[in-house]
Amino acid sequence: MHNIETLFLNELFEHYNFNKDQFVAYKAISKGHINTTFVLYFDYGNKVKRYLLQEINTYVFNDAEKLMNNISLVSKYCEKKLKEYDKNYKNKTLRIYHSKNNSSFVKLSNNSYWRVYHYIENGVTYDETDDENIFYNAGIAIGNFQNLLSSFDSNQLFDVIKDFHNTPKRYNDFIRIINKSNTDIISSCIDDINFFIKNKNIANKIQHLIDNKQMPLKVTHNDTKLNNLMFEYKTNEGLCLVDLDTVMKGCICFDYGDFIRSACNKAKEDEKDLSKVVFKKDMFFAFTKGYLSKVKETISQIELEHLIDGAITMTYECGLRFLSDYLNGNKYFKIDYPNHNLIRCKTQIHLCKQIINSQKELNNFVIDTYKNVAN
Ligand code: GN1
Ligand code: MG
Repeated sequence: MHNIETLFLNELFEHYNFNKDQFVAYKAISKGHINTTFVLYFDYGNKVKRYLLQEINTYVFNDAEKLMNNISLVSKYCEKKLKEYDKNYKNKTLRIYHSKNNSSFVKLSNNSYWRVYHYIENGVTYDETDDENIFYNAGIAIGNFQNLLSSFDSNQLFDVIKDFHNTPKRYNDFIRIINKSNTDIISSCIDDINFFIKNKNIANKIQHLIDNKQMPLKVTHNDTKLNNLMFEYKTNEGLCLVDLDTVMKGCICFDYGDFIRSACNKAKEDEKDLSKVVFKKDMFFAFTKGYLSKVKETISQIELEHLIDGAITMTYECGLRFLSDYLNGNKYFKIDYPNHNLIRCKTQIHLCKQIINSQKELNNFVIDTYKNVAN
């Protein structure tokens, strides 16, 4: 765990209009595989005010400036739109807390990059849940996010991670990594490697449609895992999507699908007992109902027909990425023990197979639900 003192907190405070005397505490948040996050607490006499402080992972995001420009554009746009009709707009989008010289991030003398957000009050995130209402509301929240940004010009956004959800490209990288790996590590995961090779067709399906311009590209979040959604803590109404690092131009089937990958799994992403990894069909139903009720006017036929493929592709791709990182020395995802990424990969394979086995039924559900909500 980082000690925030050694993380140049004093230097950081020089860049912001915080009153140091009122700073009382900080807490590390250990969620998320990429960025390091803290909550800062300030005592303002009659109330405690919180801010979210985050170190930008520059191994993953090598252009912090362009990344923050994306987040700034998108969050300002959402705030402006929400303000038009919602007096609680402040809790419904991420809002950057700017530095003294009005920058969305700061660079410290040790070359680390930091950003501060206003804290979303009354918000809560879940790493797992079995509450159908939360699933339904999550569908609404992801649909709302797409609606809110439907007239935002996606060409303004920089590709922070090029080919982020280009699964065939990720597959080629995986093969390259295998070719460089030693036989010991390969034999430790040979069945897992074979799963991805045998199912290579999954990687190509949606990307092929994108390449042929048959699949539209819209503003997408690209990392819609359950704990990147904020809910109102009492009502569980969806408040907003956080972790906007990967907002780019993309395919909406992946935003729909990554939520399913991360949330419709009875077990944790790193569960070692694979018998616990069970696809939660009821929760899938609830989420899909919420989602389609929001996007019914904007979703195209081809997107509708590929939503389940989006879930399969995201589960396949995430497993492939965990395995690639395991073979490549665990440089990308934070790990707690040496084969953490291999364990994560195995849960994704297990889940992916279950979604594939139910594909027909899930597709039928999507089509029937769409007919019901569209009428
Ligand atoms: C990472 O940052 P976080 O934990 O929300 C990753 C996602 C993966 C996810 C798997 C920028 O998300 O793509 O699906 O882990 N984010 C990035 O849990 O690579
Ligand atoms: Mg996150």
